[in-house]
Amino acid sequence: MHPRDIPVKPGRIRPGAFGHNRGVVKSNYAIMPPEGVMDSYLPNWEKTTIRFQAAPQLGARFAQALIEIEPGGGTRAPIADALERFLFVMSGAVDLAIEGLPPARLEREGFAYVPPGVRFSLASADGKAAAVNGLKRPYEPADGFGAPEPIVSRRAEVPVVNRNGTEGRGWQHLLPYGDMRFDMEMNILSFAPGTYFPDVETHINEHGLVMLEGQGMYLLGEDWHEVWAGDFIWMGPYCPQLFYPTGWEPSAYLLYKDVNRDVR
Ligand code: UGY
Ligand code: MN
Repeated sequence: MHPRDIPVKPGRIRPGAFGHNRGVVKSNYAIMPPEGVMDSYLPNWEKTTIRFQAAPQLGARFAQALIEIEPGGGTRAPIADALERFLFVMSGAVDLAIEGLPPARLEREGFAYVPPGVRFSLASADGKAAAVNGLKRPYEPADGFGAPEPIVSRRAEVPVVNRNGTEGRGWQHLLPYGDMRFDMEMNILSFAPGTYFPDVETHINEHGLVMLEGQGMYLLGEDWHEVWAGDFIWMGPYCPQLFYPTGWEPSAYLLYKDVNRDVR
C-alpha cells in the first residue's frame, strides 16, 4: 500500500508526515521514494500527472518520470521532438500509437522505444487509469550507424539471461544488447533472495533505477540505503554501487544505462 493511502484516524498524523524521509539527494546520486515526488501538469498531456524522478536539474543527463494517466487522459496531440524515449507500463493498460507502426495496446510490463523525431501518442485504455514510467534524453548518434527503429514489446517476451554465472540473478535486455545504434540500455535485473553482486561497481555510466519488485539494500557512494518496490534511484557517473535483496521475495529493478558511446 502506498503510504499516501494509509488510513489516518481523525486527530492522528499519517506515519512519516513529519520529518521522516527516506529521500536523499547528493551530488552523485539520489533516492526518490514515490510519496515525496511532487506532481507536474504539462501542456502536451491532459488528465495526466507527471512526477519527475530525475532531470538535468538534478545532475542527470536524462529525464525520467512516473506518468499517471487518468481514465480518458494521455497526450493532448502526438508528440515529436528530438528526444528518444523509453516507456514502461507500471499499471493499467495504454493505447500507444507510434508513427510507422500499427497502434498497440500495452498492458503492465509492456514497453516501447521511440526513436528521436518519431511521433507518438499515448492514452489510458478501457476508461481506466494507467501509470507509465517514461525516460527521455537527447539521442547521441554514432558515426556509421543509423538511428534505431521503434520497438514495442513486453517483459515476458524478453529472455532472462545469466550474465555472471551466478544462480538466481537474471538479466533481461529490453533493447537489443550490443547494438551500436543504441546509446542506452534498459535492463531488468532480478535477484533471488540470498544473491548479491560480487563487487562494488564504479563506472562512467549513469543509471536511472525503478524498483519493480521486492526490497533490498543499496550501497550508494559510502552509505547503505533500504529500498522498496516503487522507489527510484539516480546514480551519476562513478557512483560506487552494490545491491543485495532482503526478505523472502525476489527483487527486480528496471535499469537505464548510457552505453556504446566514446568520451567526448
Ligand atoms: O550494468 C550495471 O551497471 C549494473 N550491474 N548496475 C547496477 O545494477 N547498479
Ligand atoms: Mn551499474
